[in-house]
Amino acid sequence: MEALQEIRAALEKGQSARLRELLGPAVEAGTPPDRILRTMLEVMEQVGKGFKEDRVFIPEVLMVGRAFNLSLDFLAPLLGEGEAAKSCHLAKAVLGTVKGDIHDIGKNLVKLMFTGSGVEVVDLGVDVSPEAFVEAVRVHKPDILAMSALLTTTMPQQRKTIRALEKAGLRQGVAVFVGGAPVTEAYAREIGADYYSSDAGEAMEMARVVID
Ligand code: B1M
Repeated sequence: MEALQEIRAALEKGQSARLRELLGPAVEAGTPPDRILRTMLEVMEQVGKGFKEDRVFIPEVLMVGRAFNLSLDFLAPLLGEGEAAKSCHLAKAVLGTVKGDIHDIGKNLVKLMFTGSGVEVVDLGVDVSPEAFVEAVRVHKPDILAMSALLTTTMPQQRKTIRALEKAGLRQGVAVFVGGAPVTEAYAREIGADYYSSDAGEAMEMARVVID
């Protein structure tokens, strides 16, 4: 599909404006939004590999990340984050990327999946301290607290947040979800999280377990 190739090329170059030009017509011409998202995720994987192998550098990665997030804003309503989903909230989640960590693409995908399955999301953004998570749990009284961490150095913030929740007497009422590339099932168990998922789709399935 030519449209997908153009979208891939624009994302690889981090061309946000070009992507905005391409996405609408591509969808109108019948390209399925989930197929576009899959193509965009393939690009992220490729960029991640290039970054690891020192072929792609931070400024480029930043531009691609920004272009990805802007495209996700456009695609989200088409992928289920619509008024129908919003009008029948089955559960509430507080979501964020932990302190010291500004990676938000995976978190935004989790938000998309949650919202699409009827979970209202309070998105705290990135670099969220344990205290800010605790305060949000106190204020919003969510069913789910979901934390993303992409760095081995920021993973311990998930543990710190769980301890802070316990200290505040708020741990019992909330299901804690953890995820992010370096996070594992074993780590999740070790720090006392309730649910671990390796990708956003799995996180949505876990959310369904909580809803049921
Ligand atoms: Co960064 N970065 N980065 N980076 N970056 C990684 C994570 C890294 C693995 C690259 C590498 O070296 N190979 C490496 C971490 C190494 C480590 O700790 N083991 C790394 C590094 C080192 C850094 C900096 C320290 C670089 C520097 O400054 N020297 C710096 C740190 C900044 C900070 O946070 N304080 C940094 C900065 C950046 C950018 C800002 C340039 C940019 C982020 C842009 C943005 O997010 N808006 C960036 C990016 C884009 C990446 C890579 C290339 C791609 C991450 C991504 O978005 N992937 C990444 C390499 C890689 O992952 N291969 C890398 C696509 C996304 C869909 O996947 O986020 O893993 P991911 O989400 C997945 C799952 O993990 C899961 O679902 C998603 C799939 O459906 N998931 C959850 C995520 N959260 C979840 C929560 C859940 C459940 C599932 O429940 C709550």
